[in-house]
Amino acid sequence: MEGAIPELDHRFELPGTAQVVEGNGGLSKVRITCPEAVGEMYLHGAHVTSWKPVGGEEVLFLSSQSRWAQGHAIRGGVPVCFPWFGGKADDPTAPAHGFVRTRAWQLESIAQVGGAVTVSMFTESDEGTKRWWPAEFRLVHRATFGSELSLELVVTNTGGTSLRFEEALHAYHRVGNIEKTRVRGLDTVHYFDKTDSNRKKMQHGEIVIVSETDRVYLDTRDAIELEDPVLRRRTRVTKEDSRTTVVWNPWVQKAHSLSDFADDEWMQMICIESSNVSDFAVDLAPGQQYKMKALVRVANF
Ligand code: TA6
Repeated sequence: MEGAIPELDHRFELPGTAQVVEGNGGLSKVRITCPEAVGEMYLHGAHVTSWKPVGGEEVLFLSSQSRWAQGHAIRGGVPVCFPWFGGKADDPTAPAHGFVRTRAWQLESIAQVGGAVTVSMFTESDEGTKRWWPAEFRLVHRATFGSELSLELVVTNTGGTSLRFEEALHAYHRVGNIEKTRVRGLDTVHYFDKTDSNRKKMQHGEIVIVSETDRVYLDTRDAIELEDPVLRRRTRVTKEDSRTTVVWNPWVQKAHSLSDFADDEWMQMICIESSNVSDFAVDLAPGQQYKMKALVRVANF
């Protein structure tokens, strides 16, 4: 359970640098103001909702229509998808993208490292999670807000049997105009096209978004570059121990169908998701740990 904000702030505050405050919908968030960046991370879903490197603009997209309530995912920022991605294969009633992005996590630590701040939050299996998934686990989301944004998911199998999980850092990047944005780094990589009955295809050259785009790129450890000529910036996402990358833009019709997404916001975002999903789900023996990391850097031009 989330502690009372004053109690959490008293325990974890770094005066003038990191505070635990009330955010949207009364949800608790960590607000960071450090020499290299400003940022925010909600205890709800351990959800990073803002990162702005000093001298730069907001990097993450956040919908103006997002919900801010237990049981609902925040629309934008970096939702944490675990222990499955998309719908649960054997249970259509299960929440999309798993159950951790819609629950209250606990604050583990806040630490200043040079000019950056690292916030660690965790969530663990309990009777509620076992309704959906029998495994025993501890999941830590460690986010470092600095001149780069580092996001690390650490899964520990705390049970006595092996488990298999999918995971994704479902990052919404803010862009000036999706139609002028280009995504590079996936040339010749195979992908499942979720807008075309999950057919397996191969990427030719850079990605240009001209309609709803929902692709799971397979067996790729490659870095991704997002070029935005409108905001005049290049975003580079490098990954560690992630074998799949998901690229998503809802385009017009899907955007209209999402109640927590304004009709025209599809033009200002693209999801680049460092992940281990589908054929590249992770098997973890009892007592073992698996870390996946995404590093986001931005350069203006
Ligand atoms: O990551 C792409 C995707 O799986 C899309 O299919 C779309 O459903 C998107 O995630 C958003 O999912 P959500 O459950 O957050 O609405």
